[in-house]
Amino acid sequence: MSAMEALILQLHEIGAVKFGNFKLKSGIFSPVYIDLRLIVSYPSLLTQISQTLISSLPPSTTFDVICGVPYTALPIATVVSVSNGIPMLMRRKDIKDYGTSKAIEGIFEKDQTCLIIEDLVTSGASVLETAAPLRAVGLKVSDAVVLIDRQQGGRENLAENGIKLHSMIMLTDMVRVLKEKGKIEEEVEVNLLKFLEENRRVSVPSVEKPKPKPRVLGFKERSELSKNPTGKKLFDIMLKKETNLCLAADVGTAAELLDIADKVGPEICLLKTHVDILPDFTPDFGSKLRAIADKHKFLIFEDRKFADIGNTVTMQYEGGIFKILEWADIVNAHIISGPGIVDGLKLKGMPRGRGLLLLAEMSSAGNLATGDYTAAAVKIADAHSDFVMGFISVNPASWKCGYVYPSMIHATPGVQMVKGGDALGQQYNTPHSVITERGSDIIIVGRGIIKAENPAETAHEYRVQGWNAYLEKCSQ
Ligand code: S5P
Repeated sequence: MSAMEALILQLHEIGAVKFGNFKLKSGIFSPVYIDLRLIVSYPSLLTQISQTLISSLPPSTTFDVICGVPYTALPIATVVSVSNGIPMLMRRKDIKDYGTSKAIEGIFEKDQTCLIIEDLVTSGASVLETAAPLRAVGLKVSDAVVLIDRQQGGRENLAENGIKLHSMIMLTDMVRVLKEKGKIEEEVEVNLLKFLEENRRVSVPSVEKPKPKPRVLGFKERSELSKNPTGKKLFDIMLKKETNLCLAADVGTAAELLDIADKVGPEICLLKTHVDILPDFTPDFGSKLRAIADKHKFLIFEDRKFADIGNTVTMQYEGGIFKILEWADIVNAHIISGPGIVDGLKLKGMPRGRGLLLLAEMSSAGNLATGDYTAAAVKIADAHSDFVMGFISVNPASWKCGYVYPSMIHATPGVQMVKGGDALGQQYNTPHSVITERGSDIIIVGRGIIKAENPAETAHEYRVQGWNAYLEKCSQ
């Protein structure tokens, strides 16, 4: 009996492979269920898997470090690392907002190659989720090795993302061996082959013909559609600098803000301020920030969230000690008071070529900016598209109007490397989901960057993730 056959039999024996009718996460029913979490209870099996994994790789596969996809493949990667003397990295699924806030733990050098280790591949999505932060920190990812390949599109999806998948056991081989060894009936094998045939590269079988998706316009075409000069400028900066990252610079003092603006400046298209939180604000703050913005070619967005009647906001925009109109390219407003707020701000902002973002949605739990409120924001923006350049939005792809205005910029707060939240109702989504699934254009990141040990490096990671997601969306 070959080593592979012995391995398959052991996996079956410990109950890691079950046959029946199982509902999968995607909602489809599968005749086979594989749960490899069990292997941690069988040390000799774990060792055997780890050794076979590495020796099954073609000799041409070279790598400097390895990284297991959390969580099930972590013990496999650890054993591979220890028994072969290959350094390992770990990808955090949750990035803390204290300590070093790193997505990748371990020591590595830029341009080193990392081999990804996975227990089970279906579509390849979780391998891609691990490859993204590895690539974002400068590592090369060109190969992944998996214990079991369910043969449902993983290989093809990974290949499209530049990753070659090496599978130790194909699901069809596993079933063949189990049938040959008398562990399953012929009917089970036939069922499984039929299932695989029907679910090759399809995650959810759909009876309806999928509606053709509208073509995603790139920032270049959208810049031409924008009717607001600051909107156009922002599209152009994003394209030129290849970044759709906005830093929410919610730091303690004006001095810190100017410092972080200079350090993170090369990575961002936009810097967002809350000028009223700065205890050391002085009248020259605006011109100092403006100089840094011009140096690094980013725009300034004062997150003032105006909410009053038109007449009052004209004074709040232009006057007071902050004189926001003087130095902020962009401000934002709630629409709670009706369209008059836009008329008021436009009166002051339009002659200076400024832009306005409307808060169509919010990121905090239980907020009231939903449904009809969001639709009203879109309507007001439409009527003032010379001044309104876009929205603060969370999930524009889901808007009832079913159409995300290409001339408008959608900027989304509540972004960190990992989904989650804070203790005061903030809710986070990942850069990838914000840009692709949620249909946004700009990721607004605050504590994910400013609390990191090295904000400039972390901003770079966010920038790469945000921009890659934009490119992915355009290529669909
Ligand atoms: O709905 C919103 C709108 C905004 S502008 N939710 C938000 O969090 N914001 C702002 O985005 C918020 O005021 C903060 O400056 C930033 C998010 O910061 P983070 O530290 O949670 O990333």
